[in-house]
Amino acid sequence: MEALDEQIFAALRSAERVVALTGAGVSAESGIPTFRDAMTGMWAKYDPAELATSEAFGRDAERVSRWYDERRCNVAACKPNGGHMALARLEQILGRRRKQFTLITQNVDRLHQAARSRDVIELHGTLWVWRCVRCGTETEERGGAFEVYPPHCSCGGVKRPAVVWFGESLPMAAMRRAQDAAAGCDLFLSLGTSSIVYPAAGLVDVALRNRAMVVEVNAEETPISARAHWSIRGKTGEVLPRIVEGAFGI
Ligand code: BJW
Ligand code: ZN
Repeated sequence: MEALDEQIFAALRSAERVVALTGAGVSAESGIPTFRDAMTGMWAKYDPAELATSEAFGRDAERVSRWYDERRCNVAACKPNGGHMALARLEQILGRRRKQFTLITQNVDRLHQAARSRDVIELHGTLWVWRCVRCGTETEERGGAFEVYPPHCSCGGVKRPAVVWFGESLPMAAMRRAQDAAAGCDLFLSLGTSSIVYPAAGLVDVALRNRAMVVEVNAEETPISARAHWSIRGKTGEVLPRIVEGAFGI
């Protein structure tokens, strides 16, 4: 991993309003496959267009709900890593200094909450909640696997995971908060996301238009790397603890 620039630490120390946007890469070191990793990504085995859409659920609700429930059960065995911990610590430190910190995630695993981040904006929903397609009732599912696929609501309707599929709108309140935070921040951190899925991928442009500094941490180059003020090639589980430590000490 490359040496970290002292200017990044200084930017984090002096920022008044910080936004962090996280993607699947932040959970990769916890053992959760990313979406687009060519070799090991879960979409090497499954075509996303075939599973992460309401059309797919309409065609084969059993298959889609099994896939999501399998993922829910796998995530239950995973723990937050150094990247999640560093972001929870950053929230605490900035809170104590009366600075604003907004954590926006595209991840559906709730590992930020497991690491004790208190305020997490979930743009793409969560694997843990399932919603009845008939009456809209949402239930949190924490136990073992379901008995039947798809699971059913007491009203007789089928339940689907409360995640955002392609072609669906993002939860309005979450998106509005995310957009406001991006528009008002002076430092935007883009962490472990491929920056290709919209509208989340557009948040960095909102921040840049408002003259925020942008730090990207990603294992690989992305479409926003060239526009970021600093683009760090590395693993968030290793880089983020070093950034927080470099800026604020242990
Ligand atoms: C590491 C690492 C380590 C690895 N450390 N880094 C053109 C313009 C605008 C929009 C569109 C468009 N064409 C189509 C659209 C619409 C579409 C879209 O954006 N498609 C793109 C593919 C082009 N968007 C939508 O449909 C959204 N809705 C919408 O736009 O509504 C309005 C509308 C309605 C009708 C028609 C048109 C518009 C909804 C998007 C919902 C996304 N949902 C998913 C699935 C959630 C449920 C589930 O989990 O199954 O969300 S898709 C998937 O992608 C998931 C993720 O949250 C999201 C983002 O992925 P992410 O997090 O960036 O992960 P990866 O895997 O892509 O990348 C991992 C990165 O980590 C890589 O860069 C690695 O290098 C890196 N990495 N290890 C650091 N250790
Ligand atoms: Zn119902």
